[in-house]
Amino acid sequence: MTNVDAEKIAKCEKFITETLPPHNVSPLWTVMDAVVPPFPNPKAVPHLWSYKELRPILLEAGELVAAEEAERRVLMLINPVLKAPNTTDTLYAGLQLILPGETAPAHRHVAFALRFIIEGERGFTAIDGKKINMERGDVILTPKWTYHDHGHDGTGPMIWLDGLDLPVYQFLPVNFAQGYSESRYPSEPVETSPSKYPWAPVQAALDSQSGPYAKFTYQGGFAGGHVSQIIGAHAERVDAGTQSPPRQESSSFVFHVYQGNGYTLVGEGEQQKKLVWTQSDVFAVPHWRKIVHVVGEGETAYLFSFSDTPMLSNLGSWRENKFE
Ligand code: GTQ
Repeated sequence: MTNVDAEKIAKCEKFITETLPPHNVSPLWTVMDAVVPPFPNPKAVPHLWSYKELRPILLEAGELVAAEEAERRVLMLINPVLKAPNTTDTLYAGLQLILPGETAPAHRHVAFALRFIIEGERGFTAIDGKKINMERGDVILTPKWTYHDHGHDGTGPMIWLDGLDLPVYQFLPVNFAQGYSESRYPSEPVETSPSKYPWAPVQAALDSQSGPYAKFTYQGGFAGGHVSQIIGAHAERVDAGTQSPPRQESSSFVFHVYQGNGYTLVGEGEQQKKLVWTQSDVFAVPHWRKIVHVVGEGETAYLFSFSDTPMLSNLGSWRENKFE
């Protein structure tokens, strides 16, 4: 190094550490790769939550805190490298428990919610005055700003997976909630609702497609036919002893195993993770990770998932990597 170089480096150093800070400016050129990265770079890591492991813990929560007291008795599924409410960089998932006779009091919020019912019977969600019965496999939407309370007219625990766009509101600070004056919003039972998607027609739609792999997107009234502007819902069939075609999209996902055994390979090379799953497990897939589901011999696998695909599409930021 010549004296001229050394002098210039020292000048640069001084410029960055002394000249710039008082003006509240910072050089882009030292952080270019971080600010405009060569690849999508989610912070979340792939992770799986075992239902078998969590179920007794959720029931223990049921003994310790009442739904009324908790407002929502939920174990949040937090990504190991992130903080609540992040399951991925943009999606939140939680396991919610309602016991017979309980009420999770009515409130409404800007955030959108969907639920995938895992177990129990005669639990209900009341949405804007419509009391919707819940059973295994149902997807139930709580559109933005609709009053909703949850209750249980049956016996035994009622457990479901909540999917919300809460992490988005860490960034957009515009989510807020309002309680209703009573714990229950007045409601009447309904047999069907545009907010409820029973499992049977979804499975029938998957089974009517030919080949060992099929994909279904829950249809709603938003752009791209999705169930909301931010969160989309999907289901997949992967036949026993086969694997899904590889895919890689901008989106992040939370998967829930409706049925079957297998594993999912998430990402490639050194950062690839193998998530081994069985019925009712939940797993998180960060943005822009290659996904391949590998299913064991024996049983057809059905996977439910929700993603941030609609949000990314609405923002013009959704991409996919095509595999031949
Ligand atoms: O059921 O309204 O898991 O407001 C988190 C926030 C569920 C709900 C969650 C909520 C709800």
